[in-house]
Amino acid sequence: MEIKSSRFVTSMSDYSAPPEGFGQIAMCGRSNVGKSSLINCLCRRSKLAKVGASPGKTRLINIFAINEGKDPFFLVDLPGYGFAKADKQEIARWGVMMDKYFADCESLKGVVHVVDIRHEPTKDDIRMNVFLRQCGIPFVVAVSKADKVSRGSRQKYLAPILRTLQVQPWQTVVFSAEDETGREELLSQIEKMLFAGD
Ligand SMILES: Nc1nc2c(ncn2[C@@H]2O[C@H](COP(=O)(O)OP(=O)(O)OP(=O)(O)O)[C@@H](O)[C@H]2O)c(=O)[nH]1
Ligand SMILES: [Mg+2]
Repeated sequence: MEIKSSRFVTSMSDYSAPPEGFGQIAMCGRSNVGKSSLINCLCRRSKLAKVGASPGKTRLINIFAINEGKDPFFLVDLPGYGFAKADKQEIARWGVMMDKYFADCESLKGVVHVVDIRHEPTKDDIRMNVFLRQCGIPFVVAVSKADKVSRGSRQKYLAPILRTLQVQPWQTVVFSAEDETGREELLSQIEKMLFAGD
């Protein structure tokens, strides 16, 4: 699949379905793991989604319309979890926002669960992944920031991630927004989730 066009549609804290009603693919994962960068890399636009050097950059649900000419869909940038500086109130607000999104988004076709190649998944990561399975939401795990470790050591980093999340190699894509590692593979996984039932 190619991305031929991308456009920011809207930002919201309280999810309500956009009128276009396209199928959605949402990015979820810890703060700072590279969800917004991943969207920019897929769309090959450096400033489409706002990227931050410190965690907690994306605070709202951001929706981007992709390929509006033919086979359109939405990429959805969700705020990250596990943000160390977040206070209780903020964590609660995040929970309410996410619960509503997952409960109300009827056109959600799949999730890209982003984790950092350098770190073993956290309890929050495990909880998120279990939640996706329990809801029966198709997902792919994007193992991001692959450029931060040498090519030869990637398998060594990947093993504990697969084990902790209990996912199979075919459910994962090693990814880098920096050098586009895994971009094509992730696009084809997204295409499969989007058009699986067609
Ligand atoms: N080296 C490298 N850095 C990356 C990559 N992806 C993201 N980053 C950097 O990681 C930081 C966080 O990136 P974001 O894309 O804002 O992360 P996020 O997951 O959207 O974070 P929140 O919005 O806070 O949830 C930025 O400084 C990015 O430049 C990658 O693949 N490789
Ligand atoms: Mg972000």
